[in-house]
Amino acid sequence: MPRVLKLAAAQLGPIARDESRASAVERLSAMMRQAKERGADLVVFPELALTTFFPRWYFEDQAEIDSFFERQMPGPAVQPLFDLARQLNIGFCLGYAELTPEGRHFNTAILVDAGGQIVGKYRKIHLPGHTEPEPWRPFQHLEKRYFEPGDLGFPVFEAFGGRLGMCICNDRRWPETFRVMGLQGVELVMLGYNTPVHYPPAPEHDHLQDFHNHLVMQAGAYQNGTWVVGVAKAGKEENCDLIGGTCIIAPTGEIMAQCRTLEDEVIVHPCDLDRCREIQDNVFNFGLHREPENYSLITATKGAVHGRGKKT
Ligand code: ING
Repeated sequence: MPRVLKLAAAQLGPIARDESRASAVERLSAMMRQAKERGADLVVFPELALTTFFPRWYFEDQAEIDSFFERQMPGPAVQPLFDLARQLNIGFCLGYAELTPEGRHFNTAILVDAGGQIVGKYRKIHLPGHTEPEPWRPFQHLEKRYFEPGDLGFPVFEAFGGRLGMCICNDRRWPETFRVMGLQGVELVMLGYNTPVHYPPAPEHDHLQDFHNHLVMQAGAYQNGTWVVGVAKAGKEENCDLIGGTCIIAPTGEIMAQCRTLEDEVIVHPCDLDRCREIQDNVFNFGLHREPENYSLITATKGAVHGRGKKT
């Protein structure tokens, strides 16, 4: 009996800065209902899905920054989403800004089962952007200022009949992200993203954002024999154009379903988790083919080191 997970990706259009959490939760709930109506067992929402992407601005007032964070999960505004999930008997993956009781700030994603229980948590490790405001930019990208790097590693959870892992946005660009989960036998990687079209340090790459988005997720899927679902917060959000490209990718690297708009849009695909074996048992059979004694540099250094090659 194949282990088929009916997966839904729920792409969000823009969330305005002054949009309430109640409004965002209503939109998420409407897409959760749609996903259920189309037979989904699990619906994946984007990164920071409860508010606008606030790291695009420089705030001095910590209270204003903290207003974008959740002090409890679920808090009162998000509880209706958990209640609906339990009522509909559907699981979900949700990205949000986490403020812990100890006062630590993380860009977080949780996996919630069909009973409304949190069965997995991930905190974003690769934080892009910068820590100090850079006025030359048309918009800021202050994730390194507002969040700490995640402290939970890249865990893989036994849930929904398979091995599921999470990452967030910039994490998808780093092959280490997928490989660490691949080495735990992951069968589905769920991730959300807020990706501006314009990349101020290299505007000559702006036209390549959609290509790079799919490139890294398709590579991550194929090179680790896992399903990957990438879910955008898309569209013109507070005058900043964010890419769409939400998609569900098979372990072969093939895109099996893709959103067509830059708005709230649900796609669904039956993910046969046993298809991971086609890759994990053959071309990327890690136990058979990897040569880790040659890979020590990967964890020995942060930046590149030069001049290690033997002089001929
Ligand atoms: N956003 C972007 C991302 O990694 C970025 C930042 C954009 C990095 C374009 C490099 C190029 O998709 C977040 N939130 O990480």
